[in-house]
Amino acid sequence: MIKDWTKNEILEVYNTPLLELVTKSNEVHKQFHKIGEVQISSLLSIKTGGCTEDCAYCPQAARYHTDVKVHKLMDVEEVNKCAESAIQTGASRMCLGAAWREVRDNRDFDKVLDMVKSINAKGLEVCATLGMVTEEQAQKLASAGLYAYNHNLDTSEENYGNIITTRTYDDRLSTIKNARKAGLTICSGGIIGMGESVDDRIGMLHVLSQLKPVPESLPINALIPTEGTPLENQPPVPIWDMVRMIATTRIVMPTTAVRLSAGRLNMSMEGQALCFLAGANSIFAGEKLLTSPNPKLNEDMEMFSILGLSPKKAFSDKLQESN
Ligand code: SAM
Ligand code: DTB
Ligand code: SF4
Repeated sequence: MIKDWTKNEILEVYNTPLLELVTKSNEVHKQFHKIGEVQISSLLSIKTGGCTEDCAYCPQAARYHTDVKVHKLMDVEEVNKCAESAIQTGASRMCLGAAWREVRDNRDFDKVLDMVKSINAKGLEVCATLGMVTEEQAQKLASAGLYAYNHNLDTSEENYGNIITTRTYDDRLSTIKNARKAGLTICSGGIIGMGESVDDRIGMLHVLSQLKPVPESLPINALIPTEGTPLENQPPVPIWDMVRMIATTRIVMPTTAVRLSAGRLNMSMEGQALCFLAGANSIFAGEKLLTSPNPKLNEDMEMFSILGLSPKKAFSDKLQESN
């Protein structure tokens, strides 16, 4: 039986003395996951910049003057080449990101469906993050072989309006529902370091834990403050906050893949090791996230070797479930 967590219970977990918290989350992690197995996911921005939305953290919003260069939707062939290189790095999942408010039923969407088909045929778990989707669009993505849909809540419902005004929290939840109805697995998480309170972090985890079923995948991003965005001057996220957030997520959602996502460039190997101990079991590898820099591939390989991590194979959760 999966426990129904109250906000107060989640807060209590979050506030546990750090080493006790990590010990507890590691026990949960050991029960549901293979220690040291970390999925390598590759990110690709298939359509970059020029986005109509006002997400205060985002380098791709057209209204902020950032260094990001607008790029129209990539060609399927080019995307295929990127998928091949991702496989060479040990990636078992690939996430395609588009700077769209929502998916429109047009030739670009047909192209994305072709991308999904061909990457899926290479044996990778394919994830997409394309903004809002209807149930019909989600169905088309599922039929093309999409494995997961990423749509982050980003923060609590209460704080949402301070970060994004061009769409609502309910819009986010509807897209998640649409993707779920189409049979896709859900990847949904958020960002810390945007000036939110601990209550906001807990509020977001609480909403995610109330989704039935809970998201199979949950990215925790540390804000990458980007020049030109309203959040450009935010101070860096303390590693301890990242560890607490990951450990709390692991305890509250034991079977979910917790992704140590944006912001690793500012984290030491020791800091990341603590995140893996606390229950993180995936990273985005490759020198670029969508538009921002990420650790060099050889540095990540060195980290895998030093920490004795092994890359997780594609679809292995599904295999475990069906056994
Ligand atoms: N446009 C789509 C959407 O908003 O759903 C998909 C792409 S969007 C860039 C995907 C996610 O990246 C956001 O929800 C946010 O959580 C994360 N993100 C964007 N900019 C970030 C930043 N500067 N630091 C950390 N995470 C960021
Ligand atoms: C997620 O939660 N983080 C990834 C992925 N899902 C799409 C994106 C991080 C983006 C960081 C900023 C950038 O590179 O533009
Ligand atoms: Fe657009 Fe997505 Fe960036 Fe928001 S997070 S501005 S919707 S690309």
